[in-house]
Amino acid sequence: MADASAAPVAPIAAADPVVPPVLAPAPWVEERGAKVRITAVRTFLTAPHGCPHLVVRVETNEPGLYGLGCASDPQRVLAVRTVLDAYAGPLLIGRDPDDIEDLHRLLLNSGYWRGGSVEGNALGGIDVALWDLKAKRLGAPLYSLFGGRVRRAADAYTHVDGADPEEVADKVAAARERGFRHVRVQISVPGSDTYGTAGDTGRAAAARERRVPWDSAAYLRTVPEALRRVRELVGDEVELLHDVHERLDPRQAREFLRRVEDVGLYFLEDLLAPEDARHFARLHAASPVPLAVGELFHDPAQFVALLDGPDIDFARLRVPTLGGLTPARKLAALCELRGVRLAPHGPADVGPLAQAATLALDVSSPAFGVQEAAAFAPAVAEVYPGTVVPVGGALKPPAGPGHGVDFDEVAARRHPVPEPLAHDRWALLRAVDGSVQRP
Ligand code: GCO
Ligand code: MG
Repeated sequence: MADASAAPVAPIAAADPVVPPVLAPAPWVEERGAKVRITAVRTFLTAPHGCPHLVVRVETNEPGLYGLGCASDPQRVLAVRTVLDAYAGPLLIGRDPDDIEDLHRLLLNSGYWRGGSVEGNALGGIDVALWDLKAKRLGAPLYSLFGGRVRRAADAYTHVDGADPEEVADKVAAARERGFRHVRVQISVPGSDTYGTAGDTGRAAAARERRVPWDSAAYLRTVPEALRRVRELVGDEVELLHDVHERLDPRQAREFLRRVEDVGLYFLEDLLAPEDARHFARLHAASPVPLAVGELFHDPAQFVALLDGPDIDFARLRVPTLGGLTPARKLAALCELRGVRLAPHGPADVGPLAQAATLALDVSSPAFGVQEAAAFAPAVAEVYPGTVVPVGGALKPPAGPGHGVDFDEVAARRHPVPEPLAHDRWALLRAVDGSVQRP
């Protein structure tokens, strides 16, 4: 029995990562006589847009040759950094960066219990950096490694919101003036928290004090009629999208779908939470409204289950969370074969490095549909030289080499992550009956 009075055992400090021994490289690496080796995997926290970005830089023994990726899970960024600093990064030291698929599998299996957003974003940051590095070594834009372009640029959608249909319609018109042909519209619901609007509990600090509940009945009563009114005001020549943000149960979702049938939506996003995904088959069969889902999926298998029918029309894949471009490309190919289009996730918590990597997929995949385009704050371009901004309602991939976006470490330090980390954004939301509401 240990002596209870003995000095307490000091916990392993975060500075003492559990560094596994560098395992032997893949058997074929020596045969190839390749000389480039990974010398470091570094992580950087910065917040030029306000939300935390976690940057991954994979460095090599070739002067000036490095790759950059984004591992940003804004709700768990410190956990992702620990996976990178203590486990995944040290496993790569001394390895040949060329064998991306082999390294992806090695990292994926190194944790034994696979999956989840924390692991996904850690692997995603490294994977995007390795693809960036490979393209740089070849002196080519990243999309050329995926078979080259099938389109000039990626059609993008921007976000507008408002307190009433008239305000929303005015903002849609302004977005069209800026060249957007696709606009996501979110409308406030009086007395209810409403995702993506000024009343969004997670978005407005003031709303946190009000602790406005989510009222699904009020949302059902208000938003379908408001969307119809917006359509009347803006006409048919603009594509309208709406994000339900997983806040309805299957019965409410069925009713909401029925009520928006004549709005002519380009897609309706996250009509159900991932936990209710088995209901998509019936909803999709019963309505012509295109359905988009996937930003919350951390495992490609979650998409595969919906592609057999298919039970969705758009896959909202989030490249960092899925584990990077290696799994995302396979998913894009499956979507192409199943007639499902890509609508990759891309608000500001997907940083410019991941956005540029996703763009390489967008312009090279025949399955592409539309790309979510973050309206980054001006400071973002200072931290990430080469940040892509929408022009004429589309995002054009940088010429490269690589994905074409860099990272300025000094500028990043001028935009530290706010303390305490606002990781509670999605823990504040409750329904009218006081129960915790899915965000
Ligand atoms: C979207 C998403 C985001 C998420 C955010 C979570 O469609 O862009 O719903 O707004 O809420 O990425 O961190
Ligand atoms: Mg969404």
